[in-house]
Amino acid sequence: MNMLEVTLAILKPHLIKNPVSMEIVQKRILNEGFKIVNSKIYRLTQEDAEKFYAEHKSKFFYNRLVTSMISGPSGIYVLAKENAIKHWRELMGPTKVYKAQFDNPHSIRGELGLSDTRNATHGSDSPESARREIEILFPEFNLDKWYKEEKIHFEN
Ligand code: DGI
Repeated sequence: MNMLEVTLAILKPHLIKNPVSMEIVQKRILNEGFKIVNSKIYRLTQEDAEKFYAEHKSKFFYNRLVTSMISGPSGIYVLAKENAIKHWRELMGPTKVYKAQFDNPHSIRGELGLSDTRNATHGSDSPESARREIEILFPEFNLDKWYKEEKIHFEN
């Protein structure tokens, strides 16, 4: 049975500052068969960013990460397809940019990442994270309702 899954993807501020990079990634999203369920250009508030990255609060890079995420608008997407979480993370490549550049140079991070913090994109790492992240950044979006309706279409 096909399992429709959603993930929360972010094109980080440094990436969308460059319209060419933005277009490259958007094309990739569509070419890879993702359905864009919801999207917006939005500048995260300090509160959004702190909530979003709460698990990293004790890390040395936390302040840098929050500062960079609120430095300008991001492209924020709810993407759906089978195995969306794994597929999007594969397309992004490894977290660390030097690793992305050496191990997977054609990944999004390999091509467009500037540093470990400004590593081009975000993608949820589990269905639970996707749900939590969607609630933070698309509070008006009813994921359960969407799933219920879409799954009927998807499985038929
Ligand atoms: O799920 P990922 O984004 O691949 O990785 P993660 O959840 O471990 O980390 C979240 C973000 O935190 C990551 O996209 C960039 C930042 N980060 C992670 N590890 C480092 C880091 N930033 C710096 N400067 N150095 C790190 O080692």
